[in-house]
Amino acid sequence: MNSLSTLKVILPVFLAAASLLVTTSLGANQGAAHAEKTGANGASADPEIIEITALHHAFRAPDEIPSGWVTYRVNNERAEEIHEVSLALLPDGKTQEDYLEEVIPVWENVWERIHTGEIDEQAEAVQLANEVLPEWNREVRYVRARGLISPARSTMNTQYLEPGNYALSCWLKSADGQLHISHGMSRPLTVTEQKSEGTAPVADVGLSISDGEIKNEGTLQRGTQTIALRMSGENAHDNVHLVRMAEDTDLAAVSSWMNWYSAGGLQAPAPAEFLGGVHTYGHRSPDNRAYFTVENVEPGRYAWLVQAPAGEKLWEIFTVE
Ligand SMILES: [Cu+2]
Repeated sequence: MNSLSTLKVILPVFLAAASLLVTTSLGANQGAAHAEKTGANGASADPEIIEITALHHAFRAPDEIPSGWVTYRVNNERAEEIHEVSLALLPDGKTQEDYLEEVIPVWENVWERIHTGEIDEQAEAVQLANEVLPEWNREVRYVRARGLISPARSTMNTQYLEPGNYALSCWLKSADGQLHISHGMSRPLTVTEQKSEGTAPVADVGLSISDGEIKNEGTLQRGTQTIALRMSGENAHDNVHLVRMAEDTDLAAVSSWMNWYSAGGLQAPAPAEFLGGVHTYGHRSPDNRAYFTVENVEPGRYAWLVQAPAGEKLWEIFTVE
């Protein structure tokens, strides 16, 4: 079970670029319609949107949600640190408690060894973890993560979820070097057999990655915007994030910081402001698109940033008028 292909299942490793086609994102109008109903105070007026609130090292979220196309809004308006929502679909018979008891301690140990400089290679870290992770961990499916969201921000994700027991967690790290998950930022989430009435959203902007370039269809506008990342191929760069550019934002440094396996990687304080994004870990939705919605986009300079293997620059800077 030490092969790299196994490791990808456990915690996906970034792979070389594969060709992704330009997106034409079409579908029934869920996300955009939901977005319009979002109140000025940030509270959702739409009961169909699942509300997940990031607190200081805890999540407030429902215990059960329907399967099928669901939209969840991650509100980080009151938290002090940047957070993410990682959704791990657990094998039959396993619970989030099992995940916390048997899987997380392995990664805590690996992270400690990265943090102290004992390990500095992702492959080595993953192999080490793999040697001690329980057998059933191979069946854990990470169906969504990141969507990094800075304090005072909120974002939405729309995705197709299969029924099952999930762990809803945040793998980011505090300034004290601890994983948020170790501080208690994880909770069980049951996705029921009952199907939601949701559908894939209509996107305002389509993105795809091909030949080392980010390709756009549509232009990001101010306000609330839904983005569709078109997925294809086995080895795609399957993530994209919206970063607000400050005078001194160094995207190369931000990209390096986004590597969980690096010392200081994804550890507070974040080197940039993130408005949302998506990382699919290779998980495919029925329409091969990964959706997210950014909120309260103001005029200014932004970047689409793809976390790519070390040294690879994959971003596009643009202006929102
Ligand atoms: Cu967190």
